[in-house]
Amino acid sequence: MAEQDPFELAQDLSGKHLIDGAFVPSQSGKTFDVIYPATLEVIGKAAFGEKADVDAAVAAAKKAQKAWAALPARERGKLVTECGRRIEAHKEELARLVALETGKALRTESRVEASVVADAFTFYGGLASELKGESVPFNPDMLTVTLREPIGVVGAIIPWNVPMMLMAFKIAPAMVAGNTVVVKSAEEAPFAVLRVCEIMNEVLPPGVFNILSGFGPECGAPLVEHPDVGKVTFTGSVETGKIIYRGAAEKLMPVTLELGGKSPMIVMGDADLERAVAGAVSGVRFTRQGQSCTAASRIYVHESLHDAFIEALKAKVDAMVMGDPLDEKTDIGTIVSEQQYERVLGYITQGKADGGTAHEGSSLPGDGKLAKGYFVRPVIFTDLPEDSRVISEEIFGPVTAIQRFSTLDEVIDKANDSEYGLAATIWTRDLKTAMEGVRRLEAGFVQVNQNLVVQPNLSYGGIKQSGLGKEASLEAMLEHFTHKKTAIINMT
Ligand code: TXE
Repeated sequence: MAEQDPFELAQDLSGKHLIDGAFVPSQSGKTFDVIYPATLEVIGKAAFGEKADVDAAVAAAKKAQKAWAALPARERGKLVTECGRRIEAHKEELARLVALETGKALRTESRVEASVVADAFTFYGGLASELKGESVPFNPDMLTVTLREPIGVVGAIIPWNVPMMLMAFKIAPAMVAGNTVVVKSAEEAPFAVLRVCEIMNEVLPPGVFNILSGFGPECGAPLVEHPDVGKVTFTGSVETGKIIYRGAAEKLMPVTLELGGKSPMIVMGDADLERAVAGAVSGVRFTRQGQSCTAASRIYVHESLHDAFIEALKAKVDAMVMGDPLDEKTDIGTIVSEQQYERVLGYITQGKADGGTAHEGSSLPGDGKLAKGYFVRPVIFTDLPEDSRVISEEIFGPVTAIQRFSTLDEVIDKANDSEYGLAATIWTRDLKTAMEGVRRLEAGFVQVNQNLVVQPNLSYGGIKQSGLGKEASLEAMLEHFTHKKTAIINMT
């Protein structure tokens, strides 16, 4: 199939929300610029959603919900699976579009995201018949059962770092469970998710999903506050997550919150050095400029391996190619926006001021159109004092801090000394040490000797300030997108 040029696609998708099966402009007619962060060119203008647009989208979702929920679950599942099949057929085009608006390198990041999107739709489509209740032993004369029922209209607010994947993890299970959805895309990355919805629109009835572009206060907040929205699922910053949680409390509405992280990577003295170093490169997510909530932004290396680990990591990072995200040769693309770029540079300056030694790898793609782009060289900090903000705060940039340790107890205490609890990895050849790590590390997701990308069938979510509730897996569909109703049928 001929792939459409991503620049043309961004133009075609400009100025539109998708409400009730139709592309419509904002009621105010307003738009905002979307840029290619590698060159700062304006690639298109997204519709500027506000309360009136939210009202229209929620009304469409509400109108469609009863008929959608009345379909046999497996019919809904088949339609969602068909969406996955069509998304799969368009994945190269989607990868190029998401690379354009986010600056994520096509080969190392954007193609990976596009594949997971299709997979999430087919995975959840196949789970439709698992929307089962229970029969409860209660009284021989009374048949007691539980039913899984949809919540109604679900609001999904998504960020820019993996926009298509995070949208899929929210709306595929919500729709299969019989809900209809209104998505608010991230202001930095409105087009790839809109294109995914355009593909879904070939398959699903009008109103089952609706998508708006816009900013948090003008478009996200009215969605959270809307009386007909029965649940909000959100991925983003802790700060915004708390605002959403407060808004939800006013309505006593359930929320799922996937927030930030400061994930530790622990390299024990018996670890396979080469494998651990490769794990650090993928764990810090250098290829995505570190813009990942599970980024291994704190690395603890046993004193016996410390120096060798740093030398090997530096060599790997220096060899990575930073450049135009759309170029096949590029390993590392750009930071998404000026705001994030300034924020990341601020942390690097802070780390140096705190006395850290900064090894800055790769080289900037200096000239031509890319000179203005939001490229940040990967930074490996050593010698940072433990109270440096670089060690405690989420940076969301290509920055990691390496510290040495002597004993397992010491390193687990350090790893757990964080307000976050999203992910952790431990690298060792010893089974007992591995199990100690799995048991004692305070995180929603612990891995031993690997960094796996997120999969639709693996439950995913943090503890502490990293969030509330889980995404992905059957559990997420049942626990977060349905109500459980108990029914007693008295047969006497
Ligand atoms: O996030 P925001 P930003 C972290 C990361 C990053 C920081 C800031 O540390 O540096 O957050 O990023 C919408 N009501 N993560 O500013 O503001 C907003 O429009 C309703 C981690 O982009 O949380 C967007 O759609 N919605 C993270 C979404 O929330 C509101 C991924 C996320 O934006 C709103 C992204 C409001 N009042 C950032 N205000 C992860 N966990 O992966 C904003 N929004």
